[in-house]
Amino acid sequence: MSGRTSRLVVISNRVQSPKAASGGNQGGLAVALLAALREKGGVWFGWSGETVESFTGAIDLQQAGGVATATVDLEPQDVDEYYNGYANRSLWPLFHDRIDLTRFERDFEGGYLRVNRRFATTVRPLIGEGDLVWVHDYHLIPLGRELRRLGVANRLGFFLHIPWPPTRILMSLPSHEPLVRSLFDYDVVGFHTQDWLDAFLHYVTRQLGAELGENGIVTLGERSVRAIVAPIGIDAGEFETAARSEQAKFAHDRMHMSATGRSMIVGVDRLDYSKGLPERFGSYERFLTQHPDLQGLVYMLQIAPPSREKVDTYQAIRAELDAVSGRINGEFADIDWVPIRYVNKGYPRDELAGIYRAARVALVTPLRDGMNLVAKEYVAAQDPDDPGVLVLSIFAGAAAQLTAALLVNPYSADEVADAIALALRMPREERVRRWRALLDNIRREDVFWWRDRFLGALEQH
Ligand code: GDG
Repeated sequence: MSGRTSRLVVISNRVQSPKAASGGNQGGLAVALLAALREKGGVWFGWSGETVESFTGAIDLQQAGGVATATVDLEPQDVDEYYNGYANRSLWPLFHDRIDLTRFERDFEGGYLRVNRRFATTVRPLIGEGDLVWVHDYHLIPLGRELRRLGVANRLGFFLHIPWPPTRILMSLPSHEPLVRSLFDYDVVGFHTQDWLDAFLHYVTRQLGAELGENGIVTLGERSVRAIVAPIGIDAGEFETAARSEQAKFAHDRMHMSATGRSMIVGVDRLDYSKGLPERFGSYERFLTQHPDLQGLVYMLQIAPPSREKVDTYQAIRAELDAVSGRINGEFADIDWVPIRYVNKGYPRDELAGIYRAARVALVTPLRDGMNLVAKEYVAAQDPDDPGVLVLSIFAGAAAQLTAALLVNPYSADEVADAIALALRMPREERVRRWRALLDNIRREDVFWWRDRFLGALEQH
């Protein structure tokens, strides 16, 4: 595969299928990366999601919609230790400041390193001379090091989709040092926000003695890496169009009819403890208690498709939410009113766009979130003449860009309750003014801007 320059090799835990993307059921990330792959040529490599009794490294190479994807099956033990173990029981909670939920087991770490080595050996023959290699997310932090060990001299980039934790939290990870050192085998490392980048720089300068130079270059011994901020966006145009589609209109009308004149407050989150759902339900309960006049004029729709169901903390959050929503509904419901509609399933993207458009308020209140794309999608889906109000956690990466939202501390039930009341009473003029400022950012710093910003840095390095 050598001889052609600057093709793109994308490597992530899972590969998005171009077929699903053309069906309109794919997030902006997949759309942007697939477009880049189509333009530059190259391949998207990752785990197939399937298991095989014993790892063979056999690649399933597929060509669809002008893009090549390559997937590999893993062993059940790999999935337990690498995916359900180190990635989702160690790194995910720790990087979201939840030491209390973090499990450290030697087998998890062993499996994580083994799968990273397996990924490296398997993808190695697909990397041609001059190709840009772009590795995604916390599942694959040491992949760059493994590729270097195999003699890969290409430009290697790494993007972290989740927050980078404060140094004192990261230090509770038993092998934090080799893990972070391995990032120096990349040429460019990207984060969503300046906060996450600062936390990274704090660790590498204080803990490893790295030196910070011009232009985000950080040097550790022989190796230099450029650390950049590149906030991910959405495909704003596509989402605005989705919100006007037939399916969206249908969902919108369906919501309106079932609302019987009440204003809808919407939340859409993968069922995950980082999203702050029990706190959100508690804040809504506080709002209902403090504003009896508004009770019965609103209802909340929480869409929360289950995820990572093999991990015990995810089973626990599901049980907790069933209990909290049941308790609030039991306390406040009337014969013709259910205050919280809580659904544990996913909806097609167009339909989701219609639901966003029908909502007067969106509650995006994670306790920690790398970026949060729902906040951006909600804004893009609004009716320009009568837009809704975004209530956004200060702990979501998106808060750094979406400053015209109602920014709240998700731990404070009073603050969120006040923001809900303010949003419901907000005059149209102010809603339009805030929405325009938000949309301006979302259109400007969209997912293609993000991709070009990262790849531009990688090409220059
Ligand atoms: C990580 C970081 C960062 C949700 N329910 C449905 C549905 N969704 C879609 C949303 C949105 C996506 O899932 C969720 O995006 P997030 O940004 O909230 O979060 P994570 O999945 O946790 O991803 C995060 C992101 O990476 C990108 O860098 O923003 O901070 O944690 O697009 O619309 N989509 C459909 N039906 C649903 O019911 N079709």
